[in-house]
Amino acid sequence: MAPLIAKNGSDKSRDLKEKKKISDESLYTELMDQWAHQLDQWVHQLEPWMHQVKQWIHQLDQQIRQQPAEQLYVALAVLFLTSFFLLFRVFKRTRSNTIVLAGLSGSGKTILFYQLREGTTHQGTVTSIEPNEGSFVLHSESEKPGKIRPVHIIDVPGHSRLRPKLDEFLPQACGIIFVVDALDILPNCRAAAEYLYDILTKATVVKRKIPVLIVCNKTDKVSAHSKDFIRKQLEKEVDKLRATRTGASAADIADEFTLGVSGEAFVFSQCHNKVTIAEASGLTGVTSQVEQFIREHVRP
Ligand SMILES: Nc1nc2c(ncn2[C@@H]2O[C@H](COP(=O)(O)OP(=O)(O)O)[C@@H](O)[C@H]2O)c(=O)[nH]1
Ligand SMILES: [Mg+2]
Repeated sequence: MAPLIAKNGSDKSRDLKEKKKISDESLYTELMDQWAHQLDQWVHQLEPWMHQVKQWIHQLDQQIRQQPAEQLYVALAVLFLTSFFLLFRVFKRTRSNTIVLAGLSGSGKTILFYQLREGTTHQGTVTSIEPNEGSFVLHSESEKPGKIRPVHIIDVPGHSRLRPKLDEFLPQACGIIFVVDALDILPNCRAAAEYLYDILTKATVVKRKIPVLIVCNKTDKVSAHSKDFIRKQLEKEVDKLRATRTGASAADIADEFTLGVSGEAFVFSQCHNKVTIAEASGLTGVTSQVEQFIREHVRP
């Protein structure tokens, strides 16, 4: 008797499972039917709207066809020109002409500023405590015929206490000129690299890809180091800083980007923004590479 009872028991559970499967399937089909019905209703409700839109398109088409062709061309030309001028104005307004002069104290920024503005070193040796600022046509271009766009140059004092000023000016800058003393680079390399590192990791500089020109100044002296030597020294120092700065507090790095490629020695060409290197002598007025950089980024 026992095996028979067991058999009946398993038959019953199989029956139950079968019934559940059937009821699940019917529930599913019922739901699908309901959805299809709802969809049908929506399509039905939309039909008058579609009809209306089609009528409007048709009317517009008729009206356009009734217009003489010349009028249509004029309307299109007006539309095109207005959008062009609007875009041009927006573009022109956002085009900056600000160049920021940065670098350690004594590197020659102020002399360079006056050399660019007046073609002389006038007032260059005055200790700067406030940023020097001015909008002018470069002295070397003052004789040129035609209208030349003035350049807005800000000479930011290199003293570390005044460096936060830089954050005020960088958002409007279209170029940064970082001045380095080519005579005195070795004892100042670490400090110069730290300042440069701060600039190159600033969110405003990286996001807007502001180009940076490193100017090796004071090349009138025979003991001045070459720009290749200075570039390598700075790259080496920045590379060392990369290791120490990654440990900075979260607040410090919140607004900063990292430099270079991990696992590789740092070179300026790894930067998101273009970093180039030039030579100059503010004192003797050898500033053509600086002027070239300015004109490349502030179109005349
Ligand atoms: N030999 C030489 N000396 C310079 C040159 N540019 C600046 N200097 C000297 O460097 C010192 C600092 O110059 P300054 O423009 O005040 O530097 P700033 O602190 O960066 O603004 C002054 O004594 C200048 O005479 C240069 O091209 N050649
Ligand atoms: Mg100065």
